[in-house]
Amino acid sequence: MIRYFQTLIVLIVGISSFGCSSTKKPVQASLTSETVAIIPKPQVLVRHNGVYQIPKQNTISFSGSAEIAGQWLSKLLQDASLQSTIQAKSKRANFKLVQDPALSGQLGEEGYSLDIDKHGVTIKAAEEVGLFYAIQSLTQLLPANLKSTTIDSKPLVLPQLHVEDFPKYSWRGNMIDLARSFFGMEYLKRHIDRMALYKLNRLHLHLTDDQGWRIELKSKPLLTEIAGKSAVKDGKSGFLSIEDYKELQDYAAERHVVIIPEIDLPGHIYAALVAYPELNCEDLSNLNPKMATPPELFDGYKVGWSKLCLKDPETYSFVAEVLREVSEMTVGPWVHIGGDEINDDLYEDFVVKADSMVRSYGKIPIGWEEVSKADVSQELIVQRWNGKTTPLKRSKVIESICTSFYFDHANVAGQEKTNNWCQKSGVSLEDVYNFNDKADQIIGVEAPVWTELVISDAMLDNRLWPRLMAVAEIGWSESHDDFKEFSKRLSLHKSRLEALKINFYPAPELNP
Ligand code: TNX
Repeated sequence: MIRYFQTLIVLIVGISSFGCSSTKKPVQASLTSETVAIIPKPQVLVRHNGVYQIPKQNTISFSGSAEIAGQWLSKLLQDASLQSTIQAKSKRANFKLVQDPALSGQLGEEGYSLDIDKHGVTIKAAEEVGLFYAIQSLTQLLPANLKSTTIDSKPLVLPQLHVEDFPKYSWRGNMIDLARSFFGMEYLKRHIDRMALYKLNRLHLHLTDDQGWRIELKSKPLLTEIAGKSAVKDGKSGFLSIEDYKELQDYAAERHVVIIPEIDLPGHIYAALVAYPELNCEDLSNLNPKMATPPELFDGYKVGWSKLCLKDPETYSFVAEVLREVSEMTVGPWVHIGGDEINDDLYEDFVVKADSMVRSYGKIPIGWEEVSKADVSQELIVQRWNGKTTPLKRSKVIESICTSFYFDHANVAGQEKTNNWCQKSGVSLEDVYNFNDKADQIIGVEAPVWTELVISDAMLDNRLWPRLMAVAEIGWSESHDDFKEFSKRLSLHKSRLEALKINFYPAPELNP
């Protein structure tokens, strides 16, 4: 796909004098070789001698549809108390943004080039998303605490360099389980900002489970009226309204993140059964063992015990209506149908039907790996998590293998409030980074956080960061075989995580 850069090299060369003509001595957070610490690692990075000092007044020029990127850039400069004006095709501009579809052969859809020389900064990309990613790299070249840096005391400088960059995989994501414990708009928006900084582009929301239903549907109001009120023990309840969901998707789209809604079917469904008891067989006798007695809501931890009545035609009308409405509300091309941890003779048959429903509503279905036991369509994407399923067919795969990607597992062995069923020692930063992604069906990687035990914003931050930065690098960078080198770059992001007010796990690798 990327024609000219099959052989990928990362060159970091020549760091010596600052080629800066200002009389004021630039004070920058030690602008040495280490300061160029972009995560995920760019495919090609050539460091030149010297720096570029950003003046107080800047002109940003744009061509093609680069004006939106111009606004992001202007905002970045504003954060550093620097002025800028945006002009179409200005020759005098010191920041040049070029959007040209002809660059897609060289840079791909999401790629960009970034050049900083003594005259200023030039960014090129085939699409708006590439310009956006170049601005994220630029952000990472500037001090973390930009907002507290004033130009008078500290002139801002950028290293002169050449970057040519594009992702290895199109799917670079994470999943948040909103069903066990709810996380609302404020957290999710903040999280999308953080994801975008590291070029992560897929946010999968696990919206339904035994403990709660988190997405409002016009056609089935009781799902949120009743099942939105429950949560796991000590967890938060709540739901995304139709308006919230729209607003969240718009916010994400501006930052080139796609939201993937998951309606977990036909198991993990007790909350919906309380709201619509007719979806049960024989008065809940299929719930075995019985974990709660409706109208009691479930707040426990047990999994794999509830299911829709698969022999009842009414179940399929319910599923069709839910999937239709969710598909209609969803901007992105994917809808996740769950499909995990259930035993039922009619399971395969159900999966084939749900797969076909989602496609008939114009979306691409995704399911947890168990769905690959069924005769699924070519379009359906399989999300691998325990690697125990023998698939009937070859499907595209999202890698979430629990030994590398289950972030409800401990950062370090023995961490409290974590699961360890997949790997006793937990999932360390190094376990994530050392993920072996040799299989050819992989379209990308995704780290899920199940929230039975993760019930506060601080705990969720701790499970996600810094491990998500390793996911970002695995998903983006062609080579990721030097954990030591990654750790060094990571340590230079500690102040950035602090400036973003992330309650990250204090991994030893974050210390220089
Ligand atoms: C398995 S992995 C689940 C979740 C649980 C998780 C706890 C998968 C598809 N299902 O329902 O929350 O384990 O670690």
